[in-house]
Amino acid sequence: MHSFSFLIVCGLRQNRSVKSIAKASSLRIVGGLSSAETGDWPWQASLQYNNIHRCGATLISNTWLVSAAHCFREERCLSTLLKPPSLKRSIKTIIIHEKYRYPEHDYDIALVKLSTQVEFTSHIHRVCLPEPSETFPYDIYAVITGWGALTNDGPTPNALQEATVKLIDSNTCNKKEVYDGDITPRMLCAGYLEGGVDACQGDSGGPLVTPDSRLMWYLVGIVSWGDECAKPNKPGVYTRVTYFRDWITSKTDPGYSPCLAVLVAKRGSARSENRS
Ligand code: 4AZ
Repeated sequence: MHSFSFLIVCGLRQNRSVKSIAKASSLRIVGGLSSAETGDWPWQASLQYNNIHRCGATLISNTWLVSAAHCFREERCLSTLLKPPSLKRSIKTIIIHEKYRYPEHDYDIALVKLSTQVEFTSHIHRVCLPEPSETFPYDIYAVITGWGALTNDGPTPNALQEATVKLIDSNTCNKKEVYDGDITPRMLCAGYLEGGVDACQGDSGGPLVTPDSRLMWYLVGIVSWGDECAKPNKPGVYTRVTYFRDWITSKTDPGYSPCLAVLVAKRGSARSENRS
């Protein structure tokens, strides 16, 4: 595949299919496996402070990453490493969602602007973002990736880990024995009610992705919170990306203008009024 393809499309993994999905049942994140090959997840970034990994993040354009708001609670002065092949960038701007209020988990999303843009290659490029109207069926498999703990408060890996999880509907996730009503429309649960496989400390801000029928990978969620890691009835909770799609566009697209959209709609209705 020519690197040109990566300039115009998103979410491609080089020479890869749904390999990790097929491997799902063998599955160490907690309970996933080591993603050894360079460039396996080309949108994965590591947010670091003094060269120490703090959070995950996902590349959504040449200059923007999306991550979790709670990652910026302490240090606002992070650098970012696009791992694989260690492309380091400093951070120019951090945009934390206006409605995020620590210690609540709602609106747990932030945008990170890089100081200088990255040139896409087969090993480093953006993920696809779903349309706001996109609904992902429950029970589909999705993949989480990160350098987070291998067990709750446990050791962290050197190699990027990946694991396959299932999307869980919010009614189920809000049941008394699960999260007892704490799941808002801005959140999405994924994992297994029987436990065993999950995101964990340090995976926060990183991606939950799912492939479409063309094997283009879409960002469905951002690792946000959970009651420890991989416990039964305590699946991982993710920021629901479709909910924030328009917010992301409004902050990252310099040409985006909601006022213009209103104007076009008005002109349309004026024309139909004239016709009647
Ligand atoms: C954390 O503390 C964290 N099991 C992230 C994800 C999960 C739990 C905790 C999900 O960053």
